[in-house]
Amino acid sequence: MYTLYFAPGACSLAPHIMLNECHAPYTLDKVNLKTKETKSGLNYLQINPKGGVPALRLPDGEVLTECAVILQALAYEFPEKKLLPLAGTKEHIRCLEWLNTISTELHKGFTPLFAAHKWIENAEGLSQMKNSTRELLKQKLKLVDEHFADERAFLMGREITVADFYLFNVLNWGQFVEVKIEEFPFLKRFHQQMSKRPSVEKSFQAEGLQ
Ligand SMILES: N[C@@H](CCC(=O)N[C@@H](CS)C(=O)NCC(=O)O)C(=O)O
Repeated sequence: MYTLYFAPGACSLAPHIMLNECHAPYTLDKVNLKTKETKSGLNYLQINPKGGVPALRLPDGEVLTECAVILQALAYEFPEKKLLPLAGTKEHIRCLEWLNTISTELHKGFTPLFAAHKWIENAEGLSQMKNSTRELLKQKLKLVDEHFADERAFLMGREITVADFYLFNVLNWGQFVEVKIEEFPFLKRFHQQMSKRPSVEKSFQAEGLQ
């Protein structure tokens, strides 16, 4: 049995979708990111000293952290689902390239929009910071949008991979922080298509999202 430590709508959504996609046996333990306590009453910092979600407890008891790594680990746990190209192939490297881009450029590109109020007290400064963050993020999203311009369904082409769950996860944040996905026609379509997957619907329901 796997245990996913998550916070609703956070970057733990991608591994949550992945668990559903793989029909993995798992339980959820919700983390209060302020108090660092889990719903089951555990001190989350003892599970993941870095304090952020996601963390995934494997059936052998070991705990993995880092969204991009958890996604890869699950792909290796369920190889029959073919959600990560075969290690050593060029497609595998390209998929890792996407995971890294999503993690370092997009995921962390969104972070100031959620967290900057903790660092900047001055309202005008905060607003300026958020506006420049949005502009930077939009430049990066434009590049991803252009990648889909050849009508590909997924980042890697015709086949869905772990990178698509992560991309969907971060695109979903746009609506909360005034980064309008509607401005990017291909990403909008990708987001709409992904939203319809049963694994996504199930994850949304469990996390109380709409
Ligand atoms: N490097 C980590 C970052 C995880 C992260 O930023 N998680 C956010 C939610 S999307 C979080 O838990 N923030 C609250 C905190 O770190 O205290 C990863 O990629 O998994």
